[in-house]
Amino acid sequence: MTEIDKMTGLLKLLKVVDLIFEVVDARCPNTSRSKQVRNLIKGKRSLLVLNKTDLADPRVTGDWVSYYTSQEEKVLPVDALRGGGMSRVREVLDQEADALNTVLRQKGRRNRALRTAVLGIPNTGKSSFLNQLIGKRKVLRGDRPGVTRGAQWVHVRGTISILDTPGMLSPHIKDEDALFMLAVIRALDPESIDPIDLGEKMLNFLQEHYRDNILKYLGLLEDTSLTLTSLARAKGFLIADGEYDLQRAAVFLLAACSKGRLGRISLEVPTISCSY
Ligand SMILES: Nc1nc2c(ncn2[C@@H]2O[C@H](COP(=O)(O)OP(=O)(O)OP(=O)(O)O)[C@@H](O)[C@H]2O)c(=O)[nH]1
Ligand SMILES: [Mg+2]
Repeated sequence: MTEIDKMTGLLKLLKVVDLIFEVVDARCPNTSRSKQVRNLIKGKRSLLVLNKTDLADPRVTGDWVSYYTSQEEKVLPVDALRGGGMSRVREVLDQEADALNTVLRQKGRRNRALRTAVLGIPNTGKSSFLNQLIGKRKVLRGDRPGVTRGAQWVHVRGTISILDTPGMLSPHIKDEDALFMLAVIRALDPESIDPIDLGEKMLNFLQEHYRDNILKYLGLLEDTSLTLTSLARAKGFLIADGEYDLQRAAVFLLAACSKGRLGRISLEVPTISCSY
């Protein structure tokens, strides 16, 4: 199936959907918000889900919530791994289902399930969010982009149906900062990324914004200059001829970030140049 066929199929499915959950990564909500998704959901009721709040800086997440609220968007911060924020999501869903059925009854029609869909770029936690909503592992999840391959309906207790969809990301993104963030949150295919280059960028970012976190994690002194070499030295990562293993240092750093071992880190803050 071509990308166009997939898009046409999804558009057809979305025609019958009442409400969209647009799932973004709370560490970079603006960059992880896709133009493709925005175009698909134009004119539909939608809620913006800031997922992975457990990995993001809580102060910055608070700023994002205020920012989106000021833009009159309905925003729901959640942690789909542990279920944080999900009771608020269920409350909103119940209200939406009630509102739908009130309208249907007024039109003399029978009650029906609220049809929702979960959309977003790869690896933002769409399937995990859906699993939390239904309280079961009904759909596959995994920490790499492209786990969900086709759209699928999941029915929940007759009151709501949810459509899980594969991550969508424009292949035309050129902005260096955006590519950096998308790589850190693993929305991009890891095969397409040079880990040393990404590791160096991550260290520079941490040096500038979260220096204490990384020093503490590595047990380094305040005046240490942070490079992949100093990280490899601190961890004893060597290759055969006595050189430091920078690739291993980079992979180690990126894995530590994605597991939240460096503490809660946000990659972007709201500014007036946010593009939505
Ligand atoms: N720490 C943390 N990890 C999460 C959270 N939600 C999902 N994850 C993890 O993120 C990874 C991706 O989750 P999925 O639910 O497969 O993401 P997806 O958006 O469905 O991914 P695709 O189908 O590939 O587009 C998995 O390793 C999840 O365990 C969260 O709130 N916090
Ligand atoms: Mg998925």
